[in-house]
Amino acid sequence: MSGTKHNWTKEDILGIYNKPLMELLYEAAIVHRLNHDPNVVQVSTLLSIKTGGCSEDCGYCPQAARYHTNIEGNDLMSVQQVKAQALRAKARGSSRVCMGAAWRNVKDGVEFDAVLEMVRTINKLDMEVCCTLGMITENQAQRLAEAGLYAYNHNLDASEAYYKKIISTRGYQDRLDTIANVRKTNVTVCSGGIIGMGENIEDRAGMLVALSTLNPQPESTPINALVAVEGTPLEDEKPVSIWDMIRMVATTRIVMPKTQIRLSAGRTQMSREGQAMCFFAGANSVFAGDKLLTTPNPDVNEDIEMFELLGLNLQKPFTKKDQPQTVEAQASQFKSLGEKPKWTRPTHKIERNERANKKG
Ligand code: SAM
Ligand code: DTB
Ligand code: SF4
Repeated sequence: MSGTKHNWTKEDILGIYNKPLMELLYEAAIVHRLNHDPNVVQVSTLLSIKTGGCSEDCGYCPQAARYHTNIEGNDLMSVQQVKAQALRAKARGSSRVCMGAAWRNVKDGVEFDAVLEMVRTINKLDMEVCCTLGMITENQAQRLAEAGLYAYNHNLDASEAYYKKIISTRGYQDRLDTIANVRKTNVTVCSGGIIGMGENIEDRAGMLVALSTLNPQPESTPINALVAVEGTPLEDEKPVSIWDMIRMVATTRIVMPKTQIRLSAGRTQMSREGQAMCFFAGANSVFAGDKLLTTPNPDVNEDIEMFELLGLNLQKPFTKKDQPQTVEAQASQFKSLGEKPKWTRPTHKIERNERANKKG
């Protein structure tokens, strides 16, 4: 991404975030127009291919086994089920399928082989395929690339400092290492975060420093508003204000001009007018599907109506980058090397995570 600035500081970013709103919107809208067609929206459909029962303690997540949430868990879906869902998403205007698994990290074996088959299958439907499976090694990233993966979603989620207050079972460096592993392949990087977890504006700026100083910057960045799920440590967090969401999107657009910015979790709380302001401020993608992974999302038909109302056209698959080739002949080259990844387990305690664990 030549011409993109990679040395944003927290002060720069705070200066942008705190501008008078009309100035911020105007500036972001100009950057948006210089780098994207403002009348196009990209739609990704989420598919939870393995739900719940996760070993991690992410304070926001209803899928962590240790919290007492009311979600329906599921083992890994079959390739046939995934294909049927992908075809349904394609018929409803989606250019990308994003498959999520409630895993800490990918383990080699039959389940990963099945995911590779899912990737090959969706790529052959001429759709962009994204996966979010937790931490992955370089070898696993290569095998996903060979199968035809278009994007890998791995969020930084927070600033490094605030991350420690939300998650204790893995470290920030693990997130960065996974992103670096994806970068060694031709798979694009999708990485963003969550607002509304009790962080302050400095923490938000810190997260944007971490994302915008990646070189190259992520090709796509989801901005999630926390969905505060009962039973999780963050269940009592107040819904994020739409003005904060608009400021966050606009600031992200200015510091990451070429990135596709995706309105993600939290859209059921946002009015059409609020979402329209986000699109004006530089958002140009959404996660669609009647469900996110486990929580509600706007109805697909309502989204289609909203796009018509706003004059937003659907982006076709592979507009930004060519379709990856599925390299069947060479797949053996990337068979498991028996790598022993050294993902960390920090030892600090997060009181509200422990409290939510004990509550029953
Ligand atoms: N297990 C993998 C991981 O953690 O990377 C992939 C799935 S995980 C559910 C994907 C992302 O969903 C998280 O990084 C977080 O940004 C988002 N997420 C999870 N729960 C959320 C919630 N309650 N509100 C908003 N975003 C959430
Ligand atoms: C992302 O940034 N947001 C999506 C996707 N990547 C995988 C997930 C949102 C999950 C919201 C909570 C749930 O539905 O479980
Ligand atoms: Fe597991 Fe991912 Fe949820 Fe964390 S965010 S508990 S790793 S599914």
